[in-house]
Amino acid sequence: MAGTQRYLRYIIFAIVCLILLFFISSSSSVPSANWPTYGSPDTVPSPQPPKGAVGDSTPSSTPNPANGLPPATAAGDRMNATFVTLARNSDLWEIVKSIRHVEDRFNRKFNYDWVFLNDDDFNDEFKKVTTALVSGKTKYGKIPKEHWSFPDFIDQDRAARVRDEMKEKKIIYGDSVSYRHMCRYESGFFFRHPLMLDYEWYWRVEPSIELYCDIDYDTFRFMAENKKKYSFVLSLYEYVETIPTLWDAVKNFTSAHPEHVVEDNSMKFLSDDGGKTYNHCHFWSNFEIGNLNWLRSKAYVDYFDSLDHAGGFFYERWGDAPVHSIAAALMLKRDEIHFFNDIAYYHVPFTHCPTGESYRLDHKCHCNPKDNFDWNGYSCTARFYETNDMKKPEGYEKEQ
Ligand SMILES: Nc1nc2c(ncn2[C@@H]2O[C@H](COP(=O)(O)OP(=O)(O)OP(=O)(O)O)[C@@H](O)[C@H]2O)c(=O)[nH]1
Ligand SMILES: *[C@@H]1O[C@H](CO)[C@@H](O)[C@H](O)[C@H]1NC(C)=O
Ligand SMILES: *[C@@H]1O[C@H](CO)[C@@H](O)[C@H](O)[C@H]1NC(C)=O
Ligand SMILES: [Mg+2]
Repeated sequence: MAGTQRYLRYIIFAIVCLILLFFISSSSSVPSANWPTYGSPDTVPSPQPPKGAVGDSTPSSTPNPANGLPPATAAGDRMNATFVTLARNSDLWEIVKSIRHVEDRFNRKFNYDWVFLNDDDFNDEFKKVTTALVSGKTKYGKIPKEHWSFPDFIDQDRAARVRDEMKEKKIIYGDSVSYRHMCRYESGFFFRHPLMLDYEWYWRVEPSIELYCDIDYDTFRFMAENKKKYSFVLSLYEYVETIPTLWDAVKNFTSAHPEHVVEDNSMKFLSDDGGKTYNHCHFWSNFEIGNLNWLRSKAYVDYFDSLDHAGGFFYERWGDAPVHSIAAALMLKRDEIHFFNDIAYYHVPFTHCPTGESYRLDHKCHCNPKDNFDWNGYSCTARFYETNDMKKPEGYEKEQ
């Protein structure tokens, strides 16, 4: 009897336990059913990237109609072209901002390569981060010493005295040696770097620039098809103290090499008196899309060598912007220079915001048209229009 009773008690205890267990497990499953599904790892797979995110042309839940979006990847062949950036390792977190702008507005559709050049070795962090951001191939080059040092014909004491004087006069970068090497390198050597020899076209990008509108066509192809060799988005007057004898050096070059000056050039952009004096107008070279074979031509290399020997990169503080601009204006035909009104651009402290509201809306621009520098008195862009007998874009008067 006692044995049967104990059995019965065991059975009742077991049933109570089972009932209790059932309630505990079912009650705990009630709230969990309302929690986000990633709360129970054994039934829900770990997060996966959405299927077909890349190249899928039918996004389902965006307010923009799918057919209003440019294709993720542009069709057709690619040009023989690359982006190029001169930078230090310490410029990493500024250049990545530029890369994002260029990729988001243009290069994610074209996947062009990107060449990085430095007078020092790039470190692993620089390479890792920039490679992750660029949609094309990335290449890293070290500048040979002889392209980033004082040539033997330069009197170092005289160069040092000039830097002291310019420091006194508070001329920007006036006492900097590295800035001078940078300007000389951009003027005469970047296009001859071994990594650049593989390309015909380049687009120069500096740290901390911004692009404000979608660019839906291949700008390199545009250059080739329209026989352009050099281009700009902003132009302005150079700081006279940095180039007092540049024009004399240019005149010495053109009288020694008249064969390199083309007819139908843009002298009118550079000079108000037929070439006697320089008006200091130049294209701002932190943005450039151009032809590398032109820079590697005998005409351009003769020009650079002539200026280099005149010494102004060190005895003054000649910038690569007036050096490139004068070359383009005298050694290219006027219609070989292009103004990219449609590339909305910022490099401190100037903005180029395309004139024309319908363009800005169609290309999802986010620049304030009031910031556009083009029709400001310190810009030379109106002069470029006049040099080329071009009609200024509709609405420019309102931006003056
Ligand atoms: N490797 C290397 N790159 C440099 C050096 N100095 C300047 N650069 C690069 O050369 C380009 C021009 O230099 P910036 O300092 O931007 O000169 P800037 O545009 O006249 O002046 P900011 O108004 O300061 O931008 C940039 O791409 C810089 O990253 C240098 O000493 N070494
Ligand atoms: C690209 O251009 C460079 C310079 O003109 C040339 O040497 C190279 O062969 C070209 N590459 C291709 C694939 O056409
Ligand atoms: C131009 O040439 C003249 C005559 O050779 C020379 O005296 C002068 O220093 C040169 N100017 C420049 C800026 O090189
Ligand atoms: Mg800069």
